[in-house]
Amino acid sequence: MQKKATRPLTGPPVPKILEEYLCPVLPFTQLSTRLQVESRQSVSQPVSKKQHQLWRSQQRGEMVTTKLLTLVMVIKQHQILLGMKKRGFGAGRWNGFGGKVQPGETIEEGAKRELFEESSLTVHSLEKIGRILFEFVGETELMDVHIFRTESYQGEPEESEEMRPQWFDLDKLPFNEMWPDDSLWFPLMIQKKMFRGYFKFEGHNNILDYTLKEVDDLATDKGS
Ligand code: 6OG
Repeated sequence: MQKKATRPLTGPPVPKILEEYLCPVLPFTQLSTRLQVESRQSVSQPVSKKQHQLWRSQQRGEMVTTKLLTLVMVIKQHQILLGMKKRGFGAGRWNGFGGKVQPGETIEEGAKRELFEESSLTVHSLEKIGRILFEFVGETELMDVHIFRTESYQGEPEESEEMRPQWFDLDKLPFNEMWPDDSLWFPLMIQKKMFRGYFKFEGHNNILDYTLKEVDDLATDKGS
């Protein structure tokens, strides 16, 4: 008797970047299971237009692009330098200094350039401390953020068009005026513990899902 062909029980293809990225954070089987569940949706919930568009584009293999970004934390004794973002993505929130890596520069060069452009500080060396992948529901672009810390810098912080810098005591951080993920990974960063994470946002205030894991080494990171 001929065996009936069965359709494999898989959802849309797991984006390569997520698969590669999350392996150290989450067992792949768990990830694919989770994506399948997501793609099937709860039966009692209407599929939003955005979710539907995303799912269709995943099916067509159009997913997923990533944007390479940096984030630098400057620490002196018991304080950290944060900048109030004055415009663009994350405006109105305190954050470290960083932005997009430009073609032709390394991630570390991009981090140093952004730090200088936004705060007027220069650094000779940066310590890579973390890497977080951010997904925003309905967006087909993931943000791959490479996080650095330094305790040695030159210059005095100055306000730029993008950022208004201010020192904060490490035990009085303005988490209610920061990205919601920060309260989860800042403690690791402050203690010099290396980490990798994945955060899935709905809008800019709501974390739907996340994984965060301390790691021994970020040197083997792809794209570092
Ligand atoms: P520009 O668009 O200004 O670069 N970034 C985030 N930082 C934190 N703390 N939490 C997030 O949660 C973030 N998403 C992005 C990376 C954006 C800057 O904002 C950082 C960049 O440094 C969602 O060029």
